[in-house]
Amino acid sequence: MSQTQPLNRNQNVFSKRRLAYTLAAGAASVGISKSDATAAISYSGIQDLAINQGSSQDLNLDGDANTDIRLKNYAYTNGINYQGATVSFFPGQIVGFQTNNLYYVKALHAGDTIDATTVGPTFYGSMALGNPSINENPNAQFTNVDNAYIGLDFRIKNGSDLFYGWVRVSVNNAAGTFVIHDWAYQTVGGVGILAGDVGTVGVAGDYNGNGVVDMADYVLWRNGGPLQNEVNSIGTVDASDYTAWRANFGETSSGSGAAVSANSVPEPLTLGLFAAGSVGLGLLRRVRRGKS
Ligand SMILES: [Ca+2]
Ligand SMILES: [Ca+2]
Ligand SMILES: [Ca+2]
Repeated sequence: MSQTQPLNRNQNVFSKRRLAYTLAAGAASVGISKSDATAAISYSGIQDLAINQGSSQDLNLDGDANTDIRLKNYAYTNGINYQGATVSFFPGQIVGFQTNNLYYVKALHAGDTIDATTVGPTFYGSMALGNPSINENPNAQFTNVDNAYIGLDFRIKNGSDLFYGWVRVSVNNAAGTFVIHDWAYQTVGGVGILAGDVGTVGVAGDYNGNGVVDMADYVLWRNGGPLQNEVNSIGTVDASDYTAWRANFGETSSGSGAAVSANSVPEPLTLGLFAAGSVGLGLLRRVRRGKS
């Protein structure tokens, strides 16, 4: 099972938001606010990766050299299916629980807290095994669930910080199906994340990341970037970015209107002058052509 495939598919997402993370990480050293932390969540986007029966899928939430969690969809010869999860490297852990000497992964709901107080007691657990009413792992919580969350923490490269993340999955033990829908992690080390929190999703064309697509983004594009919220030719500032900016002009981040400060919106007078200037030039050209 290739672990590079989902990474490549997510490359754009990671690249697109790298600048914002860098800024947020810098803010961490001087005390990060809750809203800043929300803005620093890295989200995979919808992936819907189906794990084949008898196989497993490694996920690398942050895109460094190490996979962070392995999700298993095993099929035993006696016809019993097993689903489980293992965090790859010490001291990473899973949000789980222990009953009768068995370790389980806890099936989290959206909004559940994933932080130092909820991870553990260990790094692996069963999600489902066979028919829980008659045999193994009777307390498994993923036997037949849609859109449940796995919580975990992991290290990035060889750093000392632990990062908190979630993976949203649907599992049907009897049918042997296991789908990974999406995942996210908090890019500020040591700061928890809520299950299902995808952070602040940027507006396409909002190149300076202030929540609105306006003239300032055009100026940034004209000056060669760097661009946040790019949707075309990620990492390269070119004409297609201008096209995307123009197509999204006036868009704001949904549901965060109050967060858009007054000075981030061009003043009507400025816009009026700009519009008048363009129209004026057009008229002038037409007049000149008409005269010639
Ligand atoms: Ca990793
Ligand atoms: Ca902007
Ligand atoms: Ca581009």
